[in-house]
Amino acid sequence: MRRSHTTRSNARPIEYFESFLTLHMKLIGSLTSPFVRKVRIVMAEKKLDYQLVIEEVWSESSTISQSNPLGQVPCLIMEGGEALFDSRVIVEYLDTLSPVGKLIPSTGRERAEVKTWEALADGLIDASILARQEKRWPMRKESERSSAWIDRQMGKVHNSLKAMEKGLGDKVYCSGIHFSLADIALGCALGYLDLRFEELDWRESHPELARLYEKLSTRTSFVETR
Ligand SMILES: N[C@@H](CCC(=O)N[C@@H](CS)C(=O)NCC(=O)O)C(=O)O
Repeated sequence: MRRSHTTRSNARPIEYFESFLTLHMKLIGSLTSPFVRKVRIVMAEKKLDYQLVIEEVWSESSTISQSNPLGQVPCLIMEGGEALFDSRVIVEYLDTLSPVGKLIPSTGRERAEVKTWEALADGLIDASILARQEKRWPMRKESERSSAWIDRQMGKVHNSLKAMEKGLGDKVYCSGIHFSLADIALGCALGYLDLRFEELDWRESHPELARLYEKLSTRTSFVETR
């Protein structure tokens, strides 16, 4: 069962072509997915309009595989009906649609650096989802659950947090003085830990991440996708 909302960014003058492209974009996703949130934040930062179509991917009746054979959200349906996935491909595409608020540097070391931050933040989320599903996925019997697997995945979560804390240091944003996709990805990963792993208390041992997260949490794009 899908529900859809039209998400309109604040009015601003836009070219007809850009308006046509974005008004016809549909984002299939769920409101709790951190990967979908990353795309929604990018849409908001870039002031792009789209229609959000809610899909519960873990439900037996999900039809997501008709759009994404991997059975995952986010999936962006473009104006011609073509599907784009995964979140990294979608946000890279969205960043090219408008010069407003460039989030990924065009070339070189800066670009690679932002994309490595994104890979790290996404990897943290992947590992935490794997640990959570190992513990809770209802299709698995108790005897099939592996605490060794959960420990392995949570080890990746802790290592990623440590690497992010060190990488951020006392910088204003992940890649220096400019807000970028790196900060969005990091904010979505930390937000997901707050949502699903409250007991982790990541702020305690990662004060630099806590500082940046607090700042990110005041941005309209973060507030509106909470
Ligand atoms: N690499 C993908 C990961 C997407 C992902 O794991 N989405 C989750 C929701 S948070 C999902 O759809 N899971 C359903 C499944 O794996 O069957 C991306 O960046 O978009």
